[in-house]
Amino acid sequence: MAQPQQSAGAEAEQPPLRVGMVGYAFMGAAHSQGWRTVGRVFDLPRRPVLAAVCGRDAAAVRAAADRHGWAAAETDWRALIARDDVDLVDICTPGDSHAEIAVAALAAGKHVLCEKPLANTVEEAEAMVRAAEQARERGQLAMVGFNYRRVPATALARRMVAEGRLGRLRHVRVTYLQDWLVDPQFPLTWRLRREHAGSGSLGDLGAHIVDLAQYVAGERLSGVSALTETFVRERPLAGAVKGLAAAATGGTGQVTVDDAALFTARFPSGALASFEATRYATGRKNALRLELNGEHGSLAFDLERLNELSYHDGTESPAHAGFRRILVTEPEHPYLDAWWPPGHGLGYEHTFVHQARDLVHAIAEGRQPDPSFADGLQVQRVLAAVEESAEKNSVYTPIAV
Ligand code: SOE
Repeated sequence: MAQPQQSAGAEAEQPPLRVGMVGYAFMGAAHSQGWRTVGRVFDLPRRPVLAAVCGRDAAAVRAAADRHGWAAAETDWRALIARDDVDLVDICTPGDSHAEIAVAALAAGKHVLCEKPLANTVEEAEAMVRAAEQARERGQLAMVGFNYRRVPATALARRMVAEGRLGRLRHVRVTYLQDWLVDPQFPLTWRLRREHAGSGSLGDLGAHIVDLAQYVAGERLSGVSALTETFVRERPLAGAVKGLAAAATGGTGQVTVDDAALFTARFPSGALASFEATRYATGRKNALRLELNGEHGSLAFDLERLNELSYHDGTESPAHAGFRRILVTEPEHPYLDAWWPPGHGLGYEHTFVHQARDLVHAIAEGRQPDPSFADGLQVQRVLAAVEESAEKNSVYTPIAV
């Protein structure tokens, strides 16, 4: 896994990178923001163009195109991937359509960016990896969108671990806590149905923290012991979704995914890890927290304070050692040479700008972007091992390779 690079030199003589995006809801809006902004902040070898956006509802997708700056609107993703003015297909749909769209887009000669989790099942993810490997031979590239790698503070954490500042890792502790499902009357949106989302908190939030923990630690998990639970099993049926929410339409339906997933895990180096993903942590809105303890020091990160990284240098004299706050806003920090002066922080949306930046560079340079579809498949295998372990009352389950 490569380190993110600082923004590169002058504009080169390469054609624009014309993007076609499928889906325009919460993630589509976030990706649009990334594509729209990236060329205004970073010097890029190819300039992204927002060529076309796709959604099933003609009026709604036209409105989304106007709002987010897309030149054209399509109502059929097959028409989008057939367009000659699209070089890259960005998939921002629920997980049930990732595999079909990605495989078809790669077959149509496009580069692909796919939102996380890569797919709803290991089998789908395997098919996507096969398609990406074949496409790679034709010069096309595919990436999965684990955007929390692109927070300057998490990229800095990875850099500090790789530099050996923590020494040998002993603990990696990660939680991702939200609370938008606390109300049992919250409607049954697609995120609560297995056929659409694949899993619940596990795939939605657990996928992020598995990827982030492995990215920062610099190694892959080898096995897990898990518990999952569905606290509310029946909910009001949902109408049109807005953001995460939706209006109830009358009647109820079954929740078919986990509401929370807790698991412990091993890294091959001997480090122990723990993970907690839930949408029932009352009062926690988007609390992704990561702490690493190594033999020479510790690091701690909280997404709700994403311009900061806490660092304890255990080699300092105990008289003045202790956690100190690194304000991650310096030009020496990952991604930040192109942004505001020190102290003028970034937010959630900037992770999508950085994601677009890294992908544009990889495509222009003809090299595999990180995280690859193979990386996405490996996360999918971790999620599958979690489900298997939970079904077997937490029995330790090795992760398939
Ligand atoms: C909802 O839980 C959600 O939007 C996730 O789907 C995203 O991946 C995460 O970044 C924020 O929360």
